Amino acid sequence: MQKMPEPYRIKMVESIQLIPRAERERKLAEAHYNVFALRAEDVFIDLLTDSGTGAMSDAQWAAIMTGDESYAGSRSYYRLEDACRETFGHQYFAPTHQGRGAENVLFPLLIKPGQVVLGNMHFDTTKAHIELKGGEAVNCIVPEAFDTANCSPFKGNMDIACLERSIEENGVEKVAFVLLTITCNSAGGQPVSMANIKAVREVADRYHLPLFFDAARFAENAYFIKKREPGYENRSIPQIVREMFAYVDGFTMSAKKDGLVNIGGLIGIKDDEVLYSKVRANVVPIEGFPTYGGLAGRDLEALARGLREVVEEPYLESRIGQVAYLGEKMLAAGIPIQQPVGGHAVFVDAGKFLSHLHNNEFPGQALTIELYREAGVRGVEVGSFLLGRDPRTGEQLVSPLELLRLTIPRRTYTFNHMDFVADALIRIYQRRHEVRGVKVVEESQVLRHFTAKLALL
Ligand code: P70
Repeated sequence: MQKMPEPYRIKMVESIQLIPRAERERKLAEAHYNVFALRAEDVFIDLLTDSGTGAMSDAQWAAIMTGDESYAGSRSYYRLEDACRETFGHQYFAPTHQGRGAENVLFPLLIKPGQVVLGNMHFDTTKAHIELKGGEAVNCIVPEAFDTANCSPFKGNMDIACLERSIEENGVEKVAFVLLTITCNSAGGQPVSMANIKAVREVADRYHLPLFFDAARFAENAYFIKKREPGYENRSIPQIVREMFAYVDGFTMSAKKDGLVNIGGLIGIKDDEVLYSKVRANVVPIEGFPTYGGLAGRDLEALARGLREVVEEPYLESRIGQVAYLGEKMLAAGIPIQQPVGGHAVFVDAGKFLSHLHNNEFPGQALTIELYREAGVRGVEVGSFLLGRDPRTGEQLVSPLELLRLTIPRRTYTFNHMDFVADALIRIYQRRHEVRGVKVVEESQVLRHFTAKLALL
């Protein structure tokens, strides 16, 4: 595969180091085999998440110096509002400290206890927030999302028949709203097509249900539409983004991804003034005054600038291309991954890779541990360990996919880092039968994977 160099050069560097193997072994044991408990300085290449871990541009750093730190009515807030209106075409915005802050503010206004939220595939913090508000998160993603070898272009799409069936079965009054996650993180960073967004809108209209985006990776989704959906090849990314957002009533967004910032979140409301006034009222006790929403003025400036940079096509081409490069290298070595390669990460099919392990031996987590041991690379499990237990019965749920996610921070690593990661995983693949499973020995009730303790089997 031909490599185009990154469309930027490096002005500042941060040292990283690979500690010796025996040290890594000790650090793993001290962390109770949960990579969230590792110190970042003991990690060589950190692919835990693309959330808040990217590099800002010189223009963003410069904008930071112009931040207006006024408590109320900050100039930086109005700059962000301009950038948001231009990017998304919605009327109203509220900054929040990150994505789950946005969920925490908006969801209680939309969900009554006992209601369901129908989505393509809810992200874990989103699911947790729906449940904390007394709701239930139901997934209706297309079935091909669970077949990692299926190369359909839009594996993040909502299964429209499933959506209609779920509305009918629950009764429309039991449905709070419909939520499309773009790109669909839990399904492997897979995009949702414009045609599917339109079709979901039509169903929502028929039942008078609100439709929202979980928009953390909206620009990556737009890029896939441009590259894969007939009729969009000559449209600009900003045009595609505007069209996508024209179909929804509002959105929550973790700006730590496609906002190209280290912290921040957003709520967008298309035109519902009443809902927006409720959002403003709710932001105050939870996040802070509506013109800063848990952020500093400088953060608002960096985000305003980031929203403009993220829709630049050379950036997106390089970004998606780097992730694809890592994925293709693994595929060439026979390693099973979610195909086509997603926008923000390569999702290794650990269920197939470690086919000798059962779901309750957490193959995704076992492979995560092995990769850190082998090369000091930190990935993250997305499978049964993350899924957790049935809140009613306490039984371990079985995830349809057991994945190791190698999440690529934006503008942070080079092709050499990608080669190093791929080579390490290929070495493990050659001796995969030696990799042992794990069990959970201590866990919390909500979002256990962040803090649980594990032991090797
Ligand atoms: C990730 C992070 C966050 C996220 C998301 C979508 C589609 C909302 C949020 C919450 C979380 C994470 C996972 C594993 C390791 C570290 C971090 N996703 N919606 O990496 O946003 O984090 O800002 O509250 O993907 O996928 P926020």
